[in-house]
Amino acid sequence: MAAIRRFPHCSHWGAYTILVEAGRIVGVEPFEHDPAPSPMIQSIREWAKPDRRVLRPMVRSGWLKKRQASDRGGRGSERFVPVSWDEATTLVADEIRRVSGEFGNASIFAGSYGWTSCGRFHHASSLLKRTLNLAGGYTGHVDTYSIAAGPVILRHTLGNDDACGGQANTLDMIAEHTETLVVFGALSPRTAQSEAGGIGSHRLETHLRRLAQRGVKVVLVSPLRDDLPDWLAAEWWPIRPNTDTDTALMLGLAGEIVKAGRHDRGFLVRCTSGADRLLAYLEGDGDGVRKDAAWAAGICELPADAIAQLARRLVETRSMLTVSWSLQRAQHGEQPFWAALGLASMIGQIGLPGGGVGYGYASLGGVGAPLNLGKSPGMSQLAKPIDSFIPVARIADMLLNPGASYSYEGQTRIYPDIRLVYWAGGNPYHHHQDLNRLARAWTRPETIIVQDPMFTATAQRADIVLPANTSIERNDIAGNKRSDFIFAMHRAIDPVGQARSDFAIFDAIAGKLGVGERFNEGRDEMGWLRHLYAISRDDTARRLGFDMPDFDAFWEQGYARCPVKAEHTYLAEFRDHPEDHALDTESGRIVLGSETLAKLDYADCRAHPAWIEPAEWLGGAGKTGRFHLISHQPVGRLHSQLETAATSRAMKRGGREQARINPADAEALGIADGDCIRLWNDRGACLATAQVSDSVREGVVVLPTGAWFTPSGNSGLEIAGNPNVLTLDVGTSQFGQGCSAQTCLVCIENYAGASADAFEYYEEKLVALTAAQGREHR
Ligand SMILES: Nc1nc2c(c(=O)[nH]1)N[C@H]1C(S)=C(S)[C@@H](COP(=O)(O)OP(=O)(O)OC[C@H]3O[C@@H](n4cnc5c(=O)[nH]c(N)nc54)[C@H](O)[C@@H]3O)O[C@H]1N2
Ligand SMILES: Nc1nc2c(c(=O)[nH]1)N[C@H]1C(S)=C(S)[C@@H](COP(=O)(O)OP(=O)(O)OC[C@H]3O[C@@H](n4cnc5c(=O)[nH]c(N)nc54)[C@H](O)[C@@H]3O)O[C@H]1N2
Ligand SMILES: [Mo]
Repeated sequence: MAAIRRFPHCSHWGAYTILVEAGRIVGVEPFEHDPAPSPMIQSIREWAKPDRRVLRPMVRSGWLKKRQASDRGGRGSERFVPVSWDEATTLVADEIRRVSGEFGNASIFAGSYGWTSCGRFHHASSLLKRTLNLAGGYTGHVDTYSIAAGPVILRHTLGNDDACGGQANTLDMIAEHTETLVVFGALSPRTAQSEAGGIGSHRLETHLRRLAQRGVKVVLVSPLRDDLPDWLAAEWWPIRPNTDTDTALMLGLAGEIVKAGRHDRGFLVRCTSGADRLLAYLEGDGDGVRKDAAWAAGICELPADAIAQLARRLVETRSMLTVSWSLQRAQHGEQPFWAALGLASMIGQIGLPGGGVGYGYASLGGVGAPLNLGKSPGMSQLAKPIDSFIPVARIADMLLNPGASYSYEGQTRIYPDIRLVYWAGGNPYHHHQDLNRLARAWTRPETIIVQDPMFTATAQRADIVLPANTSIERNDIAGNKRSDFIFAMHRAIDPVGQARSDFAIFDAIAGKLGVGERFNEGRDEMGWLRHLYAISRDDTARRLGFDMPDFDAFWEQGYARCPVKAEHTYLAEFRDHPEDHALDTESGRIVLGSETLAKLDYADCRAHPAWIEPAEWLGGAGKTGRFHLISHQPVGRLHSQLETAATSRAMKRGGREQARINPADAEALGIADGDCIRLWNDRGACLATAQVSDSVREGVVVLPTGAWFTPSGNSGLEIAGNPNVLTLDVGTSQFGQGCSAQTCLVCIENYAGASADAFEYYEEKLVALTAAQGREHR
């Protein structure tokens, strides 16, 4: 019997040891210092299976014949032809050269948004950008699908986006000092499983247990009851969903405090600017409507008494507001982030232990964790020769409207004319809204290159597909600014098929572009890992006098601890001495009324936080029979990753995703638990399995993201349960231009038609497209 070998490794959902016997994964053990490991670590075995992997480089047959003149309508339906690595990398390099020479580098889109694997060396999009920066540059993206509207508004009102990037009050302070906690959105172990770049110890539940033990009053404002663990015994306020309704509740609470004369005038004068604009709005100047509990109650469908009571409690106790990232992933997503800052300023506890406001707690597992003072490892993308970008979620707008103008953060900009798209480590047919619109936009570029271990829906719709290996097939290093560990990621199994590491792929392409030496700097994989680790280690030693083990000891042990600062109170120094610790805003203080926005005079992002009616919500006219769709993060996987693995399949029923609806709605629609249902609107339709549950508010349907996009038959009905065939693809506002995924109404009905099993359908399609990847050779 072969001996079992142990390989320390890490993924976005945690660190673990992989047990391998005779080249086969026989076990996965959680990291010893993790108090609440994610079950998802068991699902990594799925990577070793060839079923949905890209097994060799492939080129779409029409593109191979006609290159940029091919019929782009063939994407996703035309057969792929296997080619050698040498041929594939030559085709890619030639195409980069052609587009750069004929149209300029801004015509190459390499924003390539996506989570890829947690390794910071083989980080696919960083390596893509590094390669292209050596070859004249590319059009990239700013902000993320996670957070866009939020950071944009906070940059102008708090001077930077620290408060939504994990540097507001640490959770340990909230657990010890807060007396009233109002949670807008969620504080859920579901999302806290993940952290970009890996996580060593999942500590959310430890902090929540402490809150429960202290008997802290917790109010959960969310359409979904299990956005907080039930043992916390929170008061559930099932708000009528839509970001703007949360904004209304925040403004109503603030207005109620002002009406009672309980707002902290001293704080407003010393620490904020433009408060008079917000105060006037709350008092009804201009529109004649006083923003108070009764007003908010009408919009949110919550009891006015409870709102008024909570307003009193917020000023009488140490109170903290948390706002999930999900709230700004909706039209007018800037508003709840700004309104929460306005409410916290009226309360006047910003800068006090356990008081104030913070964003994104539990949205990722590291938000609210002790701050990592060290330098996390990362691959340099090198200097950018050109400065061309779009706000990340405007991808379809860009492809459909080259040369059109749009605004972003107060600037007027022009969409570039994209000829070549290169995606490495992301899945737009997972992450983008209104996928049928994306499919139309997808026919515009002449060439699309996708580099991914998996034959995703995006890879299926590419011209050139390059098989990257998964992190367990190569060596890497993990770490990030919200983690207290750096992890060694050992290669545990041989590459599947002909897959190569992201570094090896880009190294070959860079070589063919004549920039190989500048790309690899003469280092191989282990040489780079030593180098990247040394940068972090030297920095903490020099700057902080903190000792990390040398590389060999780190590699052997599998992890190194980073220096961290616990018990952090956000803006404590600013609160005490606002003049000496001025913020980087127009006034040096917290901006509650903005001169910048007053000049811009936008209707969708005004000079103060405001209630603005969204395009789609349950309170709109003519919306009877519609349901508000919440497409939240899936519990058993990361986005579309490991979609076929055990923890992901466990959440499906009848071979598709489950859509949660309230029993009263189910009864009215004649839907029973477990029925196949169809969700649709003007933008598209998908199937799902009904899960009838009173954990969701009436009028709301919750369908997690991440099912692999599986349009079927002639109608294109999506059969796996991908909510992005339904969602709205508009910017949050002219200012932030974030994604608006959560602003979405749908119709629901029992589905009587026959439908194929989504998994089988996908796999049959894949075999048809790839002729099982190589039995057939050109
Ligand atoms: N409706 C709706 N849509 C949403 C959201 C929502 O709330 N609602 N949330 C949005 C958010 S917050 C996000 S972050 C996005 C996520 O969107 P993505 O980040 O695009 O989603 P992933 O499924 O993580 O895609 C990562 C891809 O990288 C590939 N990959 C993994 N490891 C490697 C590797 O080592 N090398 C290479 N080359 N590739 C690799 C995976 O196979 C996968 O195809 O989705 C967004 N979309
Ligand atoms: N298991 C797992 N964890 C993940 C991810 C994953 O794919 N899988 N993805 C990670 C990523 S990339 C990100 S960015 C984060 C995202 O983190 P979040 O944005 O915090 O997560 P979501 O699940 O999208 O939304 C959280 C909750 O917000 C509530 N909500 C939605 N709309 C509204 C609204 O209008 N008002 C109110 N009050 N509440 C609302 C919903 O009930 C939802 O359950 O999650 C991360 N964590
Ligand atoms: Mo995200």
